[in-house]
Amino acid sequence: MSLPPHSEPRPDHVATFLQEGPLPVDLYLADDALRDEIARRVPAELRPDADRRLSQLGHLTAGPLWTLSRQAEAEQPELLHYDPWGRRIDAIKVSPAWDALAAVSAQHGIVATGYDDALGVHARVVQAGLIHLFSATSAIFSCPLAMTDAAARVLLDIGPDTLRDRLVPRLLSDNPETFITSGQWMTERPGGSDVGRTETIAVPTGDGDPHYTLHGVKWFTSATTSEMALTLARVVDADGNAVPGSRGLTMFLVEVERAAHGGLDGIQVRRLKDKLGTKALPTAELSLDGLQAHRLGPIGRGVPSISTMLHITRYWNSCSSSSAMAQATFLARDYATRREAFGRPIIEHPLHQRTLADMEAETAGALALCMEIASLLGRHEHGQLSEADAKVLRALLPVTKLTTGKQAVAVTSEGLEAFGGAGYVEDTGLPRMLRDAQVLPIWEGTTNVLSLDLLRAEAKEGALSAMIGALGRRVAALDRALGPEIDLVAAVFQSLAGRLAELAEDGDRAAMEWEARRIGLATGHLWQATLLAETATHAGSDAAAARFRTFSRNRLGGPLA
Ligand code: MFK
Repeated sequence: MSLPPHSEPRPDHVATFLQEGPLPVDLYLADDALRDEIARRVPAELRPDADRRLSQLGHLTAGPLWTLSRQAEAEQPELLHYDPWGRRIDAIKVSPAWDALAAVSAQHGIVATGYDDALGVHARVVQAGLIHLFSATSAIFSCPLAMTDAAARVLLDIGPDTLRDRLVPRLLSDNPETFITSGQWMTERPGGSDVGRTETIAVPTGDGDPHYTLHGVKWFTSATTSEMALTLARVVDADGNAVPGSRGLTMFLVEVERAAHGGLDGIQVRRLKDKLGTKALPTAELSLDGLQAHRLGPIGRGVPSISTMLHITRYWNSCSSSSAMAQATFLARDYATRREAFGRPIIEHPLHQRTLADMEAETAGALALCMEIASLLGRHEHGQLSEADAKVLRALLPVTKLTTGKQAVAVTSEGLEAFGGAGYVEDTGLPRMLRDAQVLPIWEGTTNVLSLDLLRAEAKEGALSAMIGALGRRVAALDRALGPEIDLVAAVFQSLAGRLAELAEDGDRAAMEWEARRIGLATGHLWQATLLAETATHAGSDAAAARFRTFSRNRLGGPLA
């Protein structure tokens, strides 16, 4: 049977429609919420400097960074175990674009800005803005930067002079030739969360520095091409015995160097991890056998010593979450102006406008909380935080990390949906956003680990109570002119405070753990609503007020008004 001519396949050129893809935007120019936060938190005399740094980086997000990150994703790291003559070399080859991202990071001072004396206590706020702009457009080069920042902080706080003087200038360098990054090797096969099960041992080598050699397997080491790393190990005595559990752990600094034969000194790279996302970032399993190590901090105080490091990387994780959300939101908004459906650009459909507004409000909430943390951290680092506010910082940091990590996955998922099928097709570059976001609630402490950390902070120093007290005072001071949503914030705060009081009175640890995640997330959302209201009052703009209202209704379960 022959088919009638009209049902034959038509040549391609008859179907002429081609959809324009989204264009990356200047994320600083596009982001009113970011500019409002900077205006609120950075004093007028420092704002031109802050604005210059953020504008310069924002400009790059509209093109060069986008191109580099796509290239780095396409040219994933490769591990070469042997050279052509059979020597073990364990060389990790990364894309030239990954190296170029390192150079941009140094030149724009994304780590160094956090320590810039010219910005004083506001240095972390400006840095948070830079991370918010950079992370999602950096192929997650923000990961090595986070660990680099953490290493600088630890060395400044507890490093011996020799290491500090030699390494900190390089960790904070603005010169790509001298800039180095640091890794953070914590996870082992028995425990990613339960670090107390670390098996790696540290053998004292007698006098001289380094004093120890490390022996063990590190199961998940990110940014394995870094020049140094901080890690944990268990110091053994002359009989090979060590204290079990987290009280037996000590913190060490190691430098990654190549021996004359070409292989790594004291390290073998077993394999690279095959991860869901963060594909440009080399992550490896390592065998350590005789790796020389410098001890940092007292023997047996490894976990408290790494808490400084964890605080910095959790702050970075949070800013990276808001970054992922902003990228998804602004790409979706740009696309909505280019894509037509049902007779008009989809940006003109009220329901799509509403979806974009929800994403923007959620992103602004996450950003506001990151900025609050950055502000507290900056004051803390300059010795300008009261004891009470230090407790707020202690409890609010895990809340920020756990809340923003979950938001990043939700908003990037919504972002993909805003592209329809294109959001699900790899070569558009869009699915990467969701794959990369999924790591944010996992690394640096899962949602549950951080919820339990909140209980630890309360048990040890009453930090949760201090943080809830501070939140209550901020809620009570909100400007009621912003609308009935202020009452919603106040009502939800009362309900949270009431539930916490009940739990404290019962004193039932299992009940507290059962509730910890719900409390962590509810607290995070309440802080975000409160901060959005404060920023809206400061900005005095309808757009900022709308972000507050939208966020509060969506997240605090208001009536369908
Ligand atoms: C793009 C963004 C960039 C992100 C970078 C990603 C890089 C990824 C590379 C990685 O390293 S991923 C690995 C991340 N791993 C974790 O985050 C570990 C998760 N586990 C925890 O956080 C545990 O809660 C922790 C290991 C910290 C505690 O375990 P333990 O052994 O149960 O601790 P314990 O016994 O409760 O506390 C021991 C001491 O540490 C106590 O002090 P004292 O001995 O003086 O009483 C605690 O108070 C103290 N401590 C614990 N957590 C603390 C803390 N102090 C301050 N702050 C904290 N958060």
